Parts: sequence; structure tokens; C-alpha cells
Amino acid sequence: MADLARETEAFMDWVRSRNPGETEFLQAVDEVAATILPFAHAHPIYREQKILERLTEPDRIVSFRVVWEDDGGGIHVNRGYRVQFSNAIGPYKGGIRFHPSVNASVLKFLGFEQIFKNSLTGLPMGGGKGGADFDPKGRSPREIMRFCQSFMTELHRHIGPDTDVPAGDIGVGAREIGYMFGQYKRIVNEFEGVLTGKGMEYGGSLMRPEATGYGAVYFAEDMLHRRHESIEGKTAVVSGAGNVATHAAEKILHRGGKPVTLSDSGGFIHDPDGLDEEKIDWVKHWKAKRGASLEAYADKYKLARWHAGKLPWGIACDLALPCATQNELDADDARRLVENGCRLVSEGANMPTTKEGVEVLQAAGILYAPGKAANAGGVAMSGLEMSQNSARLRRSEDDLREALRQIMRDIHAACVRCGERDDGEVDYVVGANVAGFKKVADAMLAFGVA
Ligand code: NDP
Ligand code: 2IT
Repeated sequence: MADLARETEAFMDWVRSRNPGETEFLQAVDEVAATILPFAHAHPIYREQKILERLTEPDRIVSFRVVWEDDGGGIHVNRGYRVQFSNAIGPYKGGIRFHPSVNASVLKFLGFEQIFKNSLTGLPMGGGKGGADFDPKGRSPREIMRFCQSFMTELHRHIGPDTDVPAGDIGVGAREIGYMFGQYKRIVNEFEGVLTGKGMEYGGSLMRPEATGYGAVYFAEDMLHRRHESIEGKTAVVSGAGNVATHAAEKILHRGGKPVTLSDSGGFIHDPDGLDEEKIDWVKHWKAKRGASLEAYADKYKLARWHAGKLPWGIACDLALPCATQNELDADDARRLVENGCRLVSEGANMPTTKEGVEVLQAAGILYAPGKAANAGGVAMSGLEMSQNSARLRRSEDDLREALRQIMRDIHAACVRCGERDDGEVDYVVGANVAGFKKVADAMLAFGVA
């Protein structure tokens, strides 16, 4: 054990020295190293062949200038990126994020986690992520269009349906994908499945908008079933108010649960009555105007309260679904959840819980699903969008809903297989990392030293 601890520390020292100051990336690698190095000890070929060392170095990172003109004729310069992390098991695949906090560390953490997540889906997709430090808040639709077109004018050189297939993430939804797809098509003169999350009129897949949020609830359902429990009658605290959060709240409702919060960067709303379909639809439409505050919810629905500048983790609940952004749930928040009787955390967002927060949840015996397993439904449906585009066919909504349900069930089963402890409980962090790692590692071994 002491050897293993020393080896993990030496490995992390090496990664830290190569990626100084990249806190989010180092956090994501640390979590994987702590679970994969013990596994690699039992299977020395992965150590001898330095698979984890190779996996923490992206295949390449493209960084570029994005210049665009605002409605008043002012010129703006942003930085765009695509991190192509690993294409060991398929073309690079992962979202594009537009948010002022975007930098190389954030996109490297997201691209790194995407390798394991995509492997867990069982579909042939490698890992990548992209984005820009562009803030869409307060920008007009024309300004967003010009930004997307300028971004794609450079990005198109680096992507392709068999090379790298981006999708949406924070700040990038169907509208932005439309602008980017239109620009790609103009430049290359090919109509091909180069992006996922497309509109239904031009090659998008039914169920893609719902898939991430629904998938995170399906995963929660499978964890509860293992303990002979269900979502019915349970109160859920959800953070975020975007694509993932609203669809997670919707599926909780479908399962007879009661979502009582949503949040955005300004604060959270607590609706003790619970959100119903009408209220969730109102949030979807209201927040589609990027920059609109969720505070307006409390004006419209009078029993709800707006808590400015706060996170929702102090509200008593059975289930918690962080669906906004990274590191939004820390150790104090985790302690509050435990004290209030929360039984399960399923991450719709990527790395929303800090390392210390995860430790608190796991020590308390709470069912905890890391994002790379729980939110894999989105990219899984992207994989099915790619195959529909290649085959030039469309699958029905019922068929895709069942396919998503089955994929989430399979991911849960893989986590149990690789993460079950002697006491019968499951460490879903170990399960997700080991199950995701193995296929990628074995593919890398097959390629030799490369
Ligand atoms: P959206 O842009 O649709 O919504 C993001 C939501 O999170 C908004 O309510 C936003 O508030 C809030 N938010 C974003 N950044 C911050 C921040 N720094 N602090 C506080 N609140 C913030 O994004 P998605 O719903 O698509 O993504 C949410 C999370 O889910 C991200 O972690 C993403 O990586 C992850 N994810 C998304 C997938 C997808 O298919 N879309 C797939 C898998 C994971 P405001 O409106 O005020 O900015
Ligand atoms: O984090 C994620 O998995 C996503 N943003 C979705 C990626 C995708 O390619 O659908």
C-alpha cells in the first residue's frame, strides 16, 4: 500500500510538473490516478507500457484567434481551442463550451474525462473538448451568429465526421450548433455529420436534447434499485437551469419524484410545491435568452423563493443532482446534504463535486455517481446521431429512448462489475474509471508504442 501511495504521488508530481497551475486538469487526473494505479498494479502491462502517462498527454491542442464584430461595429478578440485528447477507440468526440472561464486547464479536464465517459457508452468514440472564452450573455442573436461563424472558420480545418465530431456544452445549444454547422457546410461543401446536437431538420437525432438529463436520472434510478428503492415520492435538489438541469428535473417528475430547486450563476430558486411540466417549460424558454436571470421565476410563481448568490445544497432532499458546472459542490455543501438526509448524488455536470466533497459523500455511504458515468447519456445519444447520419436514416423517439435507457443500464452494470467492494457496496468512482480505462488501454496496447 505504501508503495502504491508513493507511486501515485510520484506520478502526480510528474503530471504537475508538466501542467503547472492547471488546477482543474490536475484534479481530474488525480481522481483517475488514485483509482487506476491500483488497477495497473494488478495488471502490470499497463504500468510497463506507461498507458496512464500517455493518456494524460493530449494527442494535440489547437488554440486559435477568433475575431468578430459586435452590432455596433466594435471588434472583439477571443481565444478558441480544440483539445484532441485520444482517438484510440474512435474519432475525437466531445462538446464545445462558450464561457468566460474557458481556458486550457478547463478544456483539458473536460477532454480527459471525456475519454473514459465515451468508452463507458460502449460506442466507438474517442475523447476531445473545445470552446472559447467568449461570453454569450447579453449578446444579440446576430452577434452570436458572427462569433460562431468566425470560430468555425478556423475550427473546420481540424474536424470531420471521421476525425473529430464536436457537440454542445455550456453556452452552446441547438442555435449555436446550427450556426457552426451552416458555416462548416459552406466552407467544405459537404453535408456530413460533423457536429451532433443538430436541429431535427438537418440531421439531428430525436432525444439528443433530453439525453444527458434523462440519463443522469436513469443512472440514479439504477443505483436506487440496487438498494430496493425508487425515485417515486423523493424530493430532489437540482442545480443549473440549462439543458441538463431542466431535463433532469423533467425526468424526476416523470418518475414520481419532486424537483424543488434550480439554479443559475446568480442564485437559486426554491419551490416547495415542486416544479411541474409547465414550470420547467417556462424555465426552458426563459433561459433560452442567454443572460436572463432565474430570479424571474419567483415573480411568476409566488410560492417560490429566490436565494441570491447562493447554491441549493442547504435545502433538505433525498436526491441531489448537480447540473451546472465544475466544483459547485464542496465539502461543506456535502456535509449539509448528509446532515439533511440526502441519500444519493448523481452528477449531470462534469466534475461538479470537489475532491473533498466526494470524500465526505463516500464516507457517509451516500450513493455517489461521478459525471463521467451519470452524464454519459448525452454523448451516447450523440454517438447514435453519428450512426444515423452515416447510415442516412432516422430512428424513432421510442426506439432511441429505449436505447438510451439500455446504455445507462449497461454503464451502471459496468460500474458495479468493476467497482463492487467485498461488503457488497459499489464505489462508482472506481467502477467508472476502471471500466472506462480498460477498453482504451487495450486499444493502445494493440497499437504498440505510439
Ligand atoms: P447550459 O449552458 O445549457 O446551462 C448551464 C447552466 O449552468 C446555466 O444555468 C448556467 O447559469 C449555469 N452555470 C454555468 N456556469 C456557471 C458557473 N460558473 N457558475 C454558476 N452557474 C453556472 O449548459 P448544459 O446544461 O449543457 O451543461 C451543464 C453541465 O453539464 C456542464 O458541466 C456540462 O459540461 C455538463 N454536460 C453537458 C452535456 C450536454 O449534453 N449538454 C453532456 C454532459 C455533461 P447562467 O445561465 O447564469 O450562466
Ligand atoms: O460533456 C459532454 O459529454 C458533452 N458536453 C456532450 C458531448 C457530445 O459530444 O455529445
